[in-house]
Amino acid sequence: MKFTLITLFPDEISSSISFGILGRAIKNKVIEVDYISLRDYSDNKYQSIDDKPYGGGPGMLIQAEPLIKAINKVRSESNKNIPVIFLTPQGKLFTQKTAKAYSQINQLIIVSGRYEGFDERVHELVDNSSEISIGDYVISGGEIATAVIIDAITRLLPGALGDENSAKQDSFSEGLLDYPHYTRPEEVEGIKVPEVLLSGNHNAINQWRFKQSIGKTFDKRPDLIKKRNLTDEEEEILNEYIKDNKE
Ligand code: 6GU
Repeated sequence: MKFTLITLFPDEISSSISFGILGRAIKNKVIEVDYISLRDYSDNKYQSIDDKPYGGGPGMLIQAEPLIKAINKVRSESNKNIPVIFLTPQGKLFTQKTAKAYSQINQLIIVSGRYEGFDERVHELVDNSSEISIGDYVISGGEIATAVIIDAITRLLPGALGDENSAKQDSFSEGLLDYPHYTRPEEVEGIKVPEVLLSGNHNAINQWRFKQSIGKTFDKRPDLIKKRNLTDEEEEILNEYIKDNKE
C-alpha cells in the first residue's frame, strides 16, 4: 500500500515510522511512503502556505490553493481518484473499523493539519476526501496523527506482522478489548497467574480469555459493549464474569 503524505514537517512523520514494525514494513515494501512538502506549492517567494483567518481570531490557517494544487498533482500522476484524508480534530473519529476499510485500498493521500486548521473550502473542493480525527483531544499538529493512522493500517496488511494472528487478537478487532496477559514468574508479590493459563487445556484457556475480553470491555468500555450487541451466549458469558468478580 502506498501512502502519500502532504505535510509541512516530513521529518516528524518519517522519524515516527522508521522503527520496529513500521520500519520493517517500509524496508520489506509492504508499504511505500512518499512525502510531499506543502511549501513547494506556495505561490510566493517566501514559500508561505498559511494566512490569518477572516473574521479575526488567533492563529493561522493553511490556505486552500497550495493544498489543492498538491493533491491534484499527486492524483494526476496516477490517473486515479485517490482518496484523501484531512487530519483535524474536527474530523470523524478514526477507529479500528476505519483502519480496516483503508487497509483494503492501495493508495491513500494523508494531509497533516497545522495551526488552526484548513481553509474550509478544501473540504468542498476536493472530492473523495474526508476529515479524520484520532480522538477527542487536541494535539499540536497532524504529523503524529498521520503516524498513528499509518501504524494502525499497516498492522492489518499481509506481511507486516511476524505472526499473522497478532492483528486478529488485537484489542478492538472484534469490537472488544484484548484479554489480560501474563508472563514469568508465576507469582509476583503474592499475585499468581490465573490457574487456567498453566493448565495446558487450550479449550479452557480460550474460553477464559474470551470471558475476560468481554468482562474487561464491560468494566472499562461499556460504550463498546453497547455498540456490539452481545449474542445470547455472550450475554451469558458476561453474566458469569460479573458473578466471578463479585466480592
Ligand atoms: Cl488529526 N490533529 C490535531 N491537531 N489534533 C487532533 C487530531 C488531529 N485528532 C485528534 N486531535
